[in-house]
Amino acid sequence: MARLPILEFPDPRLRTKAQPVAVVDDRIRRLIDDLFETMYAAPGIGLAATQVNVHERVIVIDVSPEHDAPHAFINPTITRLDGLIETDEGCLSVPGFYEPVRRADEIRVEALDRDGKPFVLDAEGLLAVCIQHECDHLEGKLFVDYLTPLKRGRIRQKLTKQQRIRA
Ligand code: QAP
Ligand code: CO
Repeated sequence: MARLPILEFPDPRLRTKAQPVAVVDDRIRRLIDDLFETMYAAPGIGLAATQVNVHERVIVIDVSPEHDAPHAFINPTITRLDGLIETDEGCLSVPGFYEPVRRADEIRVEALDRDGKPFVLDAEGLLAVCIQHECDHLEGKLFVDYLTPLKRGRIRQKLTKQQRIRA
């Protein structure tokens, strides 16, 4: 297991569209383990492979306070969206910023599990929001894209300055 470095907004690599996983093999299972380790260490509730500069369709999520409800999704597809919920969202790739975003409150997601077996999950509330947020990453989309250009620009400027200080 390894902790992987996380790309930060406005890194253009976060805009990459991820490729479907063709074969669920040990390499993909190792990626999933590393994503979980990186997410739990952060700590975070969701992480997409895109955020660690791996452009394959894999996401991990655990919204439980006890870190005992891990979900891994390979090639996830959202097949139903219902209702509306507004959540203060953050992102490990946009550290220090939380803003309200409106999304569907109830979803159905179809994906492969770590054994390559298809499954269907109906989710609501924070889990549903987190699945939508992580699936967006696989399309190169970030939660800041839902904010006004003014808010997004301010966040970009603050993070760019911080990144210059750290470099
Ligand atoms: C996505 O985000 C999410 O700014 C997962 O300084 C978040 O795990 C979906 C984090 C909220 C719905 C609601 C963010 C950690 C973690 C930060 C995360 C930070 C440290 C974000
Ligand atoms: Co994110």
